[in-house]
Amino acid sequence: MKFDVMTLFPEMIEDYCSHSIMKRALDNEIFSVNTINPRDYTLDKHRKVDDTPYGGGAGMVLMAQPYVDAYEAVQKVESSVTIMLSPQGEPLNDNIVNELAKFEQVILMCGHYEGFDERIRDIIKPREISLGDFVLTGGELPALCLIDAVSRKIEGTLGKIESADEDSFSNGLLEYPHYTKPREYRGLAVPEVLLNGNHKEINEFRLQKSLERTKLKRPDLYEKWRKISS
Ligand code: 4GT
Repeated sequence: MKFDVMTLFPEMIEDYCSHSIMKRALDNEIFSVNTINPRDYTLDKHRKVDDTPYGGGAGMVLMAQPYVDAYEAVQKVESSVTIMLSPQGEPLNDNIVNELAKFEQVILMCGHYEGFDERIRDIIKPREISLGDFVLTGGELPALCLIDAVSRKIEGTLGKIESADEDSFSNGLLEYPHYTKPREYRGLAVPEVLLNGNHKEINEFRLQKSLERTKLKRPDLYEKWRKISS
């Protein structure tokens, strides 16, 4: 798997990817992250990537030429998907993450300022994905969220002990509560059942807790789960 990230701020992508599990997976060549800066494809001496909007209004708009030329310079492989991070996209979820994890190449288009000249969409026709109904100053954080979520579905990114099988959403429910040492902290004890080594009982307890908290915190997910498992 290869992530190609189009961004005016490549360091933002590189910095995040140089820590923790992301860094370990990159060192082990489980996947790769490459950045493409549209500024490198400008044709004027000021390396200008944005301009004022036709029709007036606040902010700057990303110009089509540097962005489209940068996109066309990205080496595509056969199994490739192009995604624009934008509040106008379909909301990201675990199903989309699983779907994206099957591609050999994911090209991510990050915007900045007020957004993209519409002709960038017209020409590239990316799939648009949003992280939710809020606005950010740039698409880099959403791109990193997507890279993080997709990469941990790839065999080898997580260690054995960090398995993705037990995550929230892998079974459509929120996760059960976790505890570690000590057995008692500020008068709060770890539930007895987790200490007795009976794995059948432990699994039953965890499923019960998952159901309880999903019903309470995410009734929408709970209803979906009920319909599927009945
Ligand atoms: C929010 C999201 C996103 C932005 C989101 C183009 C200029 C878009 C800035 C960018 N804001 N991108 N992907 N909710 N802002 O996912």
